[in-house]
Amino acid sequence: MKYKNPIIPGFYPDPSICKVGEDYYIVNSTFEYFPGIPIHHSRDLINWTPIGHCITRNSQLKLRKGNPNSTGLYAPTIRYHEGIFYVVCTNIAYGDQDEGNFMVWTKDPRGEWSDPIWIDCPGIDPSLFFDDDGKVYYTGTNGAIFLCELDIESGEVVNEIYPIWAGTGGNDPEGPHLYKINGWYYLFISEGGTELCHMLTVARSQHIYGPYEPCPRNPVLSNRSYGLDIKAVGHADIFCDQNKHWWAVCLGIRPVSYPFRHNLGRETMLVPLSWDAQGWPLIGRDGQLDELIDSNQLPLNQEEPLIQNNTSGLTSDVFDEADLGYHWNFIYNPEEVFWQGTAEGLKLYGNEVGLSEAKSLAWLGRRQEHHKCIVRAFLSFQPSQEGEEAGLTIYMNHQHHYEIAVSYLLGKSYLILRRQIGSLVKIEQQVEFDDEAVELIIEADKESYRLKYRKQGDEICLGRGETAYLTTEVGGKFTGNYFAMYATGNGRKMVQPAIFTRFDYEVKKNK
Ligand code: 6LW
Repeated sequence: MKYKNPIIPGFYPDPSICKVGEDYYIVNSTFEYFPGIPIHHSRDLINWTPIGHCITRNSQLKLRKGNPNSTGLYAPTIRYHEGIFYVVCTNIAYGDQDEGNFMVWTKDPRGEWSDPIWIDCPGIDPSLFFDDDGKVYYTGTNGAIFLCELDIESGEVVNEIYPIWAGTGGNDPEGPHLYKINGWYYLFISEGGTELCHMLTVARSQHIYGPYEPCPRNPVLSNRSYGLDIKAVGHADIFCDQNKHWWAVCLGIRPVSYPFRHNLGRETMLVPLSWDAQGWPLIGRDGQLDELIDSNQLPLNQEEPLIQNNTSGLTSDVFDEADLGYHWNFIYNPEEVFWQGTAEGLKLYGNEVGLSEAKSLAWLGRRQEHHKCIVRAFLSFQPSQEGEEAGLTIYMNHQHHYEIAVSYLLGKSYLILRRQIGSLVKIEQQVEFDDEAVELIIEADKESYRLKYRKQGDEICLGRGETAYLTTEVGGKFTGNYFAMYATGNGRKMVQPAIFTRFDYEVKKNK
């Protein structure tokens, strides 16, 4: 039975997983996007449903603005212990408000999570380990992997932090997770950086504080230097399913161009794991991760055909309810309620912030999860004030995006195609346009984004932009691309809201 990686496509990096009976929960990093730290649930390990987020209230924490794609929520870990779900994470704010490591907890991962309990530990990539003697440990990285004991109720560090392993010599030893298996403490970490040299290494000890002995076969998982479609694999969390089969979830990328560049962010992968006679892990195919994996060990009904929902389909949103679906994000904490789900559709009340500013703007986006897909946004908008604009953008960050929009320029309403690549900003097409409503379309494939609109039944292409310029390697850091609806008064508040009556995301089949 073959399943396809990624199991959670699009920008879902740094996966961490926990098991409760036959239910599995994954959390991922979200950086500057809000709500933060999505939770997906699955019972079969290949179909994952979003069930909520850990950070949903402005009162929990502030995400720092600016520095595109490198601030905010890094690398969470999820663990379940005696009826409680715990998530530890780091808010990178460069000295701003709410900087540092914290823990949130809940008894119901579909409900609200607690306010953060701040933990006075340095560095990033926190993880929790519940030992069988009742003690709780915290691991993190600040150049080397360290360990300390934690009071799980108060978040107080019980003793000091002890360095326990610096890895095998690769740069950035990070993403530690500690497990106790057959009497050994296993420490899995990543090294080599989150780019193409990414790798997973492991060490073990009979004592929690070490000394840790590295596996003689390190790295135990890496796609570096191989001609595989998935690259940069690392940052793994391992687990044992209800049938006693072992697995790892990890991140990986699917580059679109050469030199390798990727636009979908780092995605969540699943790979089988077993143990050799010496008790060291064997992961994937000889330590490599394939896109298609043949396994008869998934916790599925083996008689039925394998259905993987995330590889096809159409999702439509009509925004007729107050609550938005879990796939919708804002950039940074929303400072005011600039959106409203109504019977007419989604009303976006544009403020003064424009699309090229790293501030909280009237922007609502969902991840691009497939290389080939079509997005349609049905916009009803008649601008009346100079600079007013509403449209559909393919967005890497505020300095790298392409959009098709209705815009009011020098006293007239136009349909425009604009591209921004770093400091280069250009309106490449503009046609006079005063219809009341318009269907805006972005069609993506590996090479380009085509920006179109529909007039009297016909699709008209305003222009295209290369995918390669909206990639992590060109303009981003830790995140992937979003399709977003936005509205802005560019310098002042808009007079009337822009109304999006529908938004479709359709996976395009390979021919
Ligand atoms: C994360 C680190 C990493 O903290 O990248 O790939 C950093 N791994 O572990 C940002 O996601």
